[in-house]
Amino acid sequence: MTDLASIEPMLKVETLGLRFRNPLILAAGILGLTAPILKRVIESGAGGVVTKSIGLKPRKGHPNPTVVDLGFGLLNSMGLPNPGLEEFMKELETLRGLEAPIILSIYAFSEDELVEIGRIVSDFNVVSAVELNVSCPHVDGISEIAKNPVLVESYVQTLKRHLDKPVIVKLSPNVSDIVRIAEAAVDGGADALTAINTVRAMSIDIEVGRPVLAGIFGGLSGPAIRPIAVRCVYEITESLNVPVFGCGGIETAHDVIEFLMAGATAVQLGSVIARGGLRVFKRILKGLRDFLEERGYSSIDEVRGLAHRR
Ligand code: RRO
Repeated sequence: MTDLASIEPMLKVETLGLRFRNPLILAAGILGLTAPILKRVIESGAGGVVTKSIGLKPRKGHPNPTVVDLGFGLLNSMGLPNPGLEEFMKELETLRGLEAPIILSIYAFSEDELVEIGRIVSDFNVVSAVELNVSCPHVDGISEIAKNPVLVESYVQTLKRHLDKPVIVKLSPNVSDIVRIAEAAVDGGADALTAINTVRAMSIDIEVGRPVLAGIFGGLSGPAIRPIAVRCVYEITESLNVPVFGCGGIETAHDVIEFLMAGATAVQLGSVIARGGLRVFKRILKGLRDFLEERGYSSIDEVRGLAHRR
């Protein structure tokens, strides 16, 4: 078994006033709905966790089928199923005192909802930061926000006014200029960004001549989208001085190093856990340590942003 304590001094990440013992964070939407599972993710080695996206009111989500494994990635149209903020906070309460930061992912259909969420979450100190999801690619009322810089700035500003915690804004790749949207988020007061949410996509069952997903469109994740995510992280960090969490198709230590060199502060893992289970954390952590040691780096800070050198 890999000894995490021996690895972690070279892998720690300090950002947003928080200390992550390593740069591997559970991405939103993967396993993040119950406290025992989040606890197991942390015990498995994650440096932090992002919960499933939670709204003010409970929501059923889309009808099945909602997820399909395409082999090179997952296509999902979950449709934001969640128990609502009050219920979910009761669940998270049992995680008080864990050694890794818990980031609450939230969404809102209006700025009034954001005001209320901000007020409720401000006093809830189980949560260290909030990730604002403006980028679910297949839920009407959310997917439009991430494409509109005026809305993004206004949403972030409203949340920041009513929430006394760091705000990370999760961006969509389904835009023509992600830097423009990233700037809007930062202008609104975002403390950090996550790049990227899933890529809007669809798949058709040719035997029946119908879309595979009941919701027709979904979000593609997994290795197929990794180069898109790397490009987005690079473009954003080339233009803006803001911490960016890289997210999209990360499966190996090599992939994590690629995102760090593109300028990511840390990374989020999603589909790889759905496929490979929780053992991926220790496997990747060991790979990161081996990479750093073999090349004579003393910490991940030394590789961050290297690809921007001219
Ligand atoms: O729940 C979903 O269908 C979902 C969300 Br909130 C999201 O942000 N991204 C995604 O691919 N699916």
